[in-house]
Amino acid sequence: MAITTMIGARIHRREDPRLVSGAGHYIDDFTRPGTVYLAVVRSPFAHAKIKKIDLTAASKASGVVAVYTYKDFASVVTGTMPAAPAFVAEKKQIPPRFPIAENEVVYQGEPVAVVLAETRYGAVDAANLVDVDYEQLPAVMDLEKALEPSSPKAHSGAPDNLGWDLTYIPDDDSVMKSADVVVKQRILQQRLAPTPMEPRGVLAEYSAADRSMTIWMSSQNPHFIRLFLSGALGIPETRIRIISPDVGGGFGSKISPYSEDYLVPAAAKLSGRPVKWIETRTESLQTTTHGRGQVFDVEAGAKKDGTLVALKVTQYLDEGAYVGTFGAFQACACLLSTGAYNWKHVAARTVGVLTNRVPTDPYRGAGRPEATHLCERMIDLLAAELKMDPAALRRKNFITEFPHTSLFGLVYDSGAYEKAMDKALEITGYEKLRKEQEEARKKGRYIGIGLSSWIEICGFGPSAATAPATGGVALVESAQVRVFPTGSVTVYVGTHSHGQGHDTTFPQIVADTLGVPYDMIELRHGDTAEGPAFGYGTYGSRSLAVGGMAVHKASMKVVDKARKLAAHIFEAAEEDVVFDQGQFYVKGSPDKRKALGEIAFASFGAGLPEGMEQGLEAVAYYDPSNFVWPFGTHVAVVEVDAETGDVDLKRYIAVDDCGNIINPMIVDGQIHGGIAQGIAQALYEEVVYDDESGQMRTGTLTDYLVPTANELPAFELDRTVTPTPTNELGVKGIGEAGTIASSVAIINAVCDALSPFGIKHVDMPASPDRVWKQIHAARGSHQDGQDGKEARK
Ligand code: MCN
Repeated sequence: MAITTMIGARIHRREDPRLVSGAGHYIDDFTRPGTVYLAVVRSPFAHAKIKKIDLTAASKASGVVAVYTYKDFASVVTGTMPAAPAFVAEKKQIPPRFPIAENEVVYQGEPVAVVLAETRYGAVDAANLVDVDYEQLPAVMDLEKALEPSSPKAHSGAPDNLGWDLTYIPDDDSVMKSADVVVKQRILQQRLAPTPMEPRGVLAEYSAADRSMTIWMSSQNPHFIRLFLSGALGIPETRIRIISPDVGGGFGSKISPYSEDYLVPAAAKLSGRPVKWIETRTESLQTTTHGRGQVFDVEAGAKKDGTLVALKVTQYLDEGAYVGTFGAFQACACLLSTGAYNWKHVAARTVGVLTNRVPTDPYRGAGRPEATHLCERMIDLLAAELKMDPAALRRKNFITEFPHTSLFGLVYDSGAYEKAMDKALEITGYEKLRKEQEEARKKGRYIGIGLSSWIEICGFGPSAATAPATGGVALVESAQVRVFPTGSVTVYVGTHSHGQGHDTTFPQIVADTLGVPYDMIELRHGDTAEGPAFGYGTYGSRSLAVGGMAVHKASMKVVDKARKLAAHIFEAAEEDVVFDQGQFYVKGSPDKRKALGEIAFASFGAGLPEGMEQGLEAVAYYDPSNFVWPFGTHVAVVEVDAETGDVDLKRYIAVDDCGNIINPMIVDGQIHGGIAQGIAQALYEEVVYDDESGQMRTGTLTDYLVPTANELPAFELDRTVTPTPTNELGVKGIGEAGTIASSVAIINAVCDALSPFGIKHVDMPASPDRVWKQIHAARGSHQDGQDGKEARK
C-alpha cells in the first residue's frame, strides 16, 4: 500500500488561488442592509484637556445619523479595556482606559467623538465639523526624562510615569568583576508600525429583537474579542458572534481589542443601524498599536579565552499612554537575553514607562527580536574586544546539553546550535569571504559580515505558565474534527490564519492522521459561531505546535471511536483491529479492509455497538507540557558606501531549525516574510514623533519607509531538523523566526563593515543619514567627503 505522506509535502497553499484572484473576503467587502458609516474624531494633540465639545454643526450636516461622545458610550459600555499581567504581574500603574476620552486625551489619535452618516465621505466631512476646545498639556515623550520626579505626567494627577519596575534577577557585581573584559552598550529598539496590507475594520449589527450582536472584524483572535466585548457590552457570549474572515495580515497588531472594537458595536446598539468603520492608512500608523519602543542598557563580561561570564540587562519599555493588552509581554526580552549561550550569571530588570504615545503591544517577535538583538550585539562587541572571530566566540559558548534550564528557569527543549551555525557558515563561504573582506578594505570598500545565532520561545503555551500571565485564561488550543457520512472531513480550529497557510498545513496533518485524501478535508476558522466553545488565536508562533496538536488529538479521538466501530463490524476485539493509512483490518487479515469513510457511513446508520452514539466527530483541547524552542543562524553580508552611508545588503543566508516540518514551502515563505520585516527594522522603518509637541511625523507611507521587494536580495535558505520532544508531531514554530533573527544580523554586518573607522555600534534604522553621520564623526572632521584616508590606510 502507498504510504500517505502529506506531512512534509512541499505543496502549494490551497488558499492562494482564491486570495490572489480577488475572491477573498476582507472586512470592507461586507455590508449589511441599512449600514451607516462611522468616522472617528481624534485628538490632534498628544496630551490635552477637553474643555468643551460642540456637536451642533456636525449634527446638522447632510446625511448625519448621529454624533456620539463619551457620555453616550458610557450608557452602553462598562469597565476598562483589559491589560494582561504578562511577565510583570506586580505592575505599579495601569491607567484605566475607556474606549473614548472623557475629559483628557493622552495620545495623538485618541477618540473624542464619533459621527455616523449614510455615506463614508459624509461621516468624515461631518467629523471635521465637530468642534473640540482643547487646552494643550505638556507631552511626556522621553523615557529617561519621564522617570525624573519633576517630569510632567502622561496622565494628569498621576503620581509618576512608572508603569512597572521589576527586577527578575538582581545584579551580583562580584561575578562581573571576575571577567577579564567588560563591554557596555546602550541599544535602541525604535518604535515600529505593523502596517498590515489590510488595515483594521469593524462592521457591527445589533438585533434588538433577540439582543444579539454580530461583528465582522479583522482580528487574529476573535474568541478573545468576544470574551472582552461580552463583559463590556453586557451581552452573553452566546449572543455575540465575531466573524474574522480573510484577514490581510496582522503581525501581532490584531491581537488586542481596540477602542473601535467597542465603539462600533456600541454605536450599532445606540443607533439601531448596522455600523461600519474602516481604518485609513494614517489612522493605522497613528492608532494601531506600535511594536518595540525600547531602550536597553547592557553590560557583558568574558574571560580572556572567550568564556562568557556575566550579562546585565536593563530594559526601558515605552508603554505609551496606556498599558497595551499584551504590552507587558515584551518584557520577555529580559528572560531570553542570555540567548543560545552558557553564562555564569545574568541580571535583568524591566522598567515600563508611561508616555503620551499610542500604546505598544506585541509586534512580530514581541520581546524576542529585542532579546536576540541585545545578546548577539554583545557577543560581537565582546568578540571585537577579545580580538576573536565572532563565529569562534559563539561556538565556544553555545549550549550543547538539552533539555537546558536557563538562568531564568526556562527549559529549552532541544537544539543543535553549532550544527546550524556551521551550515550557515558553509553556505556563506565564511573563511573565503573574510579574506575577500580584507582585500576589499585595502581598496576602500567596506564589506561587513554579520552573524545572528538566534533562539526563540514560542508555542504558547503550557497552561501553568500562561494562565497567570493572561489573567486567567490559559493559552491552550482547541479543535473539532467532524467526519461526514461520505468520509469528507471539516476541521474547526481556534487559531486564525491571516497569511500563515493553515488552510493547507492543518489538512495535511489530518490527511496523515485519518488517512483521508487531502482534498476531502476542509479547514474552518475565524467564526465564533462554529467549532469548540473557545479558541485562543494566532500569535507567538503557536498555531502549529499547539493548534496543530489539538487538530492531531481530535483526529486521534475520531480514530479511536472508528476503531471501536470497526471492531464491532469485524466482530473482533478492539485491540486486534489495526489502523493503517486510513484503513481498518483485523490483525492477520489485511485483505479484509474498511476505509475510514466506510466506517463513517456506518456510524450514521443502525446497529452500532451497545452504548455508542451515532456520528463521528470529536473536540480536543491541547495543553502542551512546555514551550518549543526553534533556533538557527543567519548571516548578512553588506557593503557600506562610506561617502553616502548607504548600506547595500548583498547576501542573506538563513539556516533555521523548527523541528519536523509540515510544509517546507510554507515554512520558507514564513521565513522570507519574517526576514523582510527584520531588514525593515534594521535599515528603514521608524515611527518618529516630535519630542516637544508629541506630533507624529510618520503618518503616511511616504514618511514611514516600508521596504519593497526591490530593497531585498534573494534569500539563501537551508535548515537543520531537530524535533522537539514537547509534542508528538515534533514541531516547533517558525512564524516569527525570520524577524527575530534578522535585524541584528544586518546591524552586526554594518558594525563589522564600519570597524575600520573605530565604530563599534550603530542603532536602527541604519539609514544613510545615521551611518554617514557616524562615519563623519569617526573621521574626526566636519568637512564632508574630505577625510576617508585614515580608515583606508
Ligand atoms: N509550519 C510548518 N512546520 C513547522 C512550523 C510551521 O509547516 N515546523 C507551518 C504551520 O503549519 C503554519 C505556518 O508554518 O502554516 C506558521 O506556523 P507557526 O510557526 O505555528 O506560526 P502561526 O501560524 O502561529 O503564525 C503566527 C506568526 C506570527 S506570531 C506572526 S506575528 C506572523 C506570522 O506568523 N504574522 C503574519 N506570519 C505571518 N505571515 C503573514 N503572511 N501575515 C502575518 O500577519
